[in-house]
Amino acid sequence: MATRRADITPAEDPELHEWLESMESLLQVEGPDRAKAIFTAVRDYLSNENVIVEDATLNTPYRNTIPLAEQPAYPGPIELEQRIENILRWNAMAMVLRGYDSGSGVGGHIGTYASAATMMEVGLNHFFRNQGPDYGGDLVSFQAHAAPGVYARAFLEGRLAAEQLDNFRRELQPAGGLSSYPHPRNMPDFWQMPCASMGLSTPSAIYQARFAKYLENRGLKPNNGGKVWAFIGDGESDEPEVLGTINIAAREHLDNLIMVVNCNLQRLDGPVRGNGKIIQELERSFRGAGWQVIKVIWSGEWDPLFAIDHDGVLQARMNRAVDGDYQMYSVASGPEVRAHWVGDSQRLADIMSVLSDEEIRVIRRGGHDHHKIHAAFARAAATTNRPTVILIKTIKGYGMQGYEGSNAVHQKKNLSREERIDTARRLGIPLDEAAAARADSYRPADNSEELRYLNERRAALGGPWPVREVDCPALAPPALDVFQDQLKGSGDRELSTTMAFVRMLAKLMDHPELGKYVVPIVPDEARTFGMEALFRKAGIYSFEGQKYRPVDSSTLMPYREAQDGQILQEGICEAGAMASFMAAGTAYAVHGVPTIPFYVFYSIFGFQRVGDMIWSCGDMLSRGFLLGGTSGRTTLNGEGLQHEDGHSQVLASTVPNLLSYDPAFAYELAVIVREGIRRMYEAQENIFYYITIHNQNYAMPAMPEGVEDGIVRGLYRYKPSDIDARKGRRAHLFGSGAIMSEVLGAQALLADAGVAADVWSVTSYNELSREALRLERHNLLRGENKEPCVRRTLAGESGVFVAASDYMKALPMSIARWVPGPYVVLGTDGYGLSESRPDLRDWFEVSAQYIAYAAMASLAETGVVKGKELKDCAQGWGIRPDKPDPALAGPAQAR
Ligand SMILES: Cc1ncc(C[n+]2csc(CCOP(=O)(O)OP(=O)(O)O)c2C)c(N)n1
Ligand SMILES: [Mg+2]
Repeated sequence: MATRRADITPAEDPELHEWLESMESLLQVEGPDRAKAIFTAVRDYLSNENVIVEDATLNTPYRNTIPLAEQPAYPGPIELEQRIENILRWNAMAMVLRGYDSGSGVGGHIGTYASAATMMEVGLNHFFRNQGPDYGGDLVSFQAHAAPGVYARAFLEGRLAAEQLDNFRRELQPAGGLSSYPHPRNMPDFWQMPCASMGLSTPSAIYQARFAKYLENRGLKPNNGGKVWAFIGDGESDEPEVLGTINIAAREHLDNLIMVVNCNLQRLDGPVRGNGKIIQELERSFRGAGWQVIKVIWSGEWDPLFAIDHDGVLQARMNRAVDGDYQMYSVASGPEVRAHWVGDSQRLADIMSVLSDEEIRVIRRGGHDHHKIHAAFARAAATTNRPTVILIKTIKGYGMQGYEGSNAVHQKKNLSREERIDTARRLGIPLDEAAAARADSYRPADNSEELRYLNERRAALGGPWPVREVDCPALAPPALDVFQDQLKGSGDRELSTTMAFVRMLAKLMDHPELGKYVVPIVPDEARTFGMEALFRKAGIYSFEGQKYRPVDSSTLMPYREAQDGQILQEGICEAGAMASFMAAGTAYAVHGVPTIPFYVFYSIFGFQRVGDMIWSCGDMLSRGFLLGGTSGRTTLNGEGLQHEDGHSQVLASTVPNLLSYDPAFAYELAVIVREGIRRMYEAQENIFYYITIHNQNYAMPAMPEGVEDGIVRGLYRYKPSDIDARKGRRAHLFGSGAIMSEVLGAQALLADAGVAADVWSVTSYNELSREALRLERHNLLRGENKEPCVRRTLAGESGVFVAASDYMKALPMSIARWVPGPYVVLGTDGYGLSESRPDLRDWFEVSAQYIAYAAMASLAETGVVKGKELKDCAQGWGIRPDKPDPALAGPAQAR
C-alpha cells in the first residue's frame, strides 16, 4: 500500500514523517529522476546490508501509470470515433445474433469484443501501420473472440459483403463465410496470425519480434521498423506459455513488441482473480521480467476525484478492493456501489459526494476512455530498448445492458426482441424496430462522415487491416549433387542419419543462393546431435554479440555467439523454439524473406510437448523442416520411458499438411530435403515437413538407380533377395529408420532358412496411406479405378509381407488395405525402458529374429511352411512364446 506523508503525523512517528517530508521536497524541487536515483541508492544500500526490500518497485498503486499531467492530447475526433465504434459494436453483435436466429447453432461471442472495442479502435485509427516502401509493417493479433469486431470493420470498409457477415462461422456457404477466429489457413488474404488457442499468441508474438531483429541483424531485412502488437485476455494470461516466455523478450530488448492485456477481470466461467487483483499480479510478473509496464485503470472521470484525494483515502480504497468487488460494482446500482465503496469512511464519502448515484454507476474504467488508452499506446510505441505490456482494465460485455460484468456474459449469444431494439437505440443505430429486432447489419453511406473518417485513417496508416499479402521471391532447390556425400554412400565408415543430416545442413549453409536463408534452430541439444561444429562456422545469434571469452575458445569448436549469428539456440524451451520455427517459417509472408528453418529437437519432446504449437504453425501456413532427433523407441538406447519416442510419426499423421518421413539412409534424407525445398520454396506450397533422424551408426549405402520417386512417395524396393524362391517360400520385408538394419538382418536369417525375402524401404507410411485414401475417395466418388502407390508398386509380388519400424504398429497398419497379401506388422507399442539397443529390440519384438520369425509364421499360416519348421526357427532364433506383451507390461513383469 502506498504511504503518503499526510498519513503519518509528526506525533505518530516523527522519524518517518521527516523522511517522507524530505522525499516530498526532493521530488518537488529536483524532479522525479533525481528522486528515483536517490531512492535507488537507498534501496541498494539496504540490500548491500542484506536488508531486502521485497516488492520495492514491482508494484505501483492501483491507478494509471501515466498521470494526467503527462497525458498527450488525443489526435482524433473522439465523438466521431465513438459513433463509428458504436456501429462496429452493433454489427459485431448483430452477426452473432443472426447466427443464433438461423438455428444453425454455430455460436459466437459478444462480450469479449464489447470489452475490447475501444482499445482496438484507438489502435486501428492511430497506431497500427501496414507495410510500405519505408516501413516494415506491424503484425497485430487481437483476442480471437473479438473477431466479430474485426469483421464488422472490414464490412464498413467494403472489404466483406453483407452475406459474408450473415455467414459468420459458416465457412462452407456458397456466398462465402467467415471463420470463427483468426485462421490464416482458411482466410489467407485476411488474417495474419492465428490466436484461437489461448496462450500461444504470446510466444508467437515474442518470437516474431525477435525474429524480425534477427533478420535485421543478419542483413536480410532493412532496419525500417515494424512492431508486433499482441492483445490477449486476462484469463488467458494463466496459460503457462504466456508468463513462461516473457523473460526472453526483455533479455532481447524487444522494443518492437507491445503486449496488451484486456483486463476485464473475467474469463469464461467467472472472475480471473476474485480474491486478488489480476492487474497487480501481472504488473509484478512483467516488471520482474524486465518489461515496461503501463497500467490503464481509471478513466478521466476519476481525475478530479484524485485531485481532491489529498490524504490518499481514495487511492487506499482502490488498493484495498479486490477484483470480485470491482466485478460486483459493474453490475450493482449507484447507491449500492456508493455504500459498499465508502463503507464508514467520512472522508471517502466526502470525495464521492462529488458524483451523483447515476454518475457513480456509469463511471468508466480506463479501457473505455480514448485518452487513457492513447496515452499508453503512444508511450509504448515510443519506448526503446525494452518491451512494453499495457494492462487495461475494462468491463466484459461493456454496453450490454443487464449482462455486462455478469459471469455468464462470455457465453451470451442471444438477446430478446426488446433488448435488441433497446441496444440499437442506445448505440444510435438508425434501424427501425423490425430491422433492429432482426439484428440487421447497418452500414452508413459511403460518403458519410463515419466511413470517410474510417477510410482516411486507415489510408494514412497504409491501408486496411488486417491484410495478409505474400510477396516473396521463389528459391530454386539445390542440385541434388550438392549432397554428393550422402548420395555416394559412406563406404565402410559408419554413421547415423543425424550425422548425415548435420553434414547436409552445413552444405546447405554454404550454398551460394540458399545458404543465407537457412535458419538452424536447436533447443539445448546441439551437442546431442553433433551440431557443435556449426557454432564456430555459423555463430549463435545474439543481438549483443559475445561479451565474454568462451571457456572453449582455444578449441576447434568454441561456443561462438555473434550479432550476425545464424543459429537460433533456444535453450531448454521447446515452446520457444517452436515459436522461432513459426516465425522463420512464415517470414516469407510476414517479411517477404524466404527463410528455411531446420528445427532439430529431441523427437519425443516435439508433438506431445508442443503439438498445439505445431498445429498453429499449420494454421499460419508455416514452411520448413522439423527434425525429430534421437528418434525411435529402441534406437535411443538407455534413456528410458520419457525419452524413447515410438509414436511421433503417428502424431505427425494428424497434421493435415505436414509430410512426415522416417528415412533409413543418408541418400533418402538428401532426396527428401531437396524435394521439400523444391515444393515449399520454389513451388511455394503451403506444406511443412517432419523427418525423424536417429543415432545408430551403420555404413550408408550409395543410392541405387531410379529410386528417387519411390523415396518421395514413400516406398521402393531396396534390396531384392539373392536366393531363388522355391515352392512359394517368398517374403517381403518393409523397413524404415534404424530398424532397416534389423530388417536386413532378417533377410539374411530367412535366406539361411531358404526363404527369399526382398527388402523394401518405406520412407513414409503416412504419405503412402494418405495418397491411397485420397485415391480411394476419388474412385468412390467418380467410379474410377486409380491405383495407389502401395498397390501399384507391389503389384504382382507374391508371398507374405512383414513390416517393422521403431514406431507403433498403427503406422504400418495404415497401409494394410493396399498390401496384396498376408501382412504382419511389428512395432514398438508400449512405454520405453532403459536398456541396451539389442535388448530393447528383443523386448519390443522388432529384432531381426522377430522379423524373420513373423515372416515364417505368416508362411506357416498360408501352408507354405510346416509347423515343425516354424518351431525350430522359433527355438533357433530365441523367440519366447510366453514373453510378456511390451504394449502392456514393463520391466517388473519381464523378470
Ligand atoms: C487453450 C484454450 N483453452 C480454452 C479455450 C476456450 N476459451 C476461449 S475464450 C476463454 C475465456 C477467455 O477469457 P479471457 O482470456 O479473460 O478473455 P475475455 O473473453 O475475458 O476477454 C476460454 C476458456 C481456448 N480457446 N483455448
Ligand atoms: Mg477476461
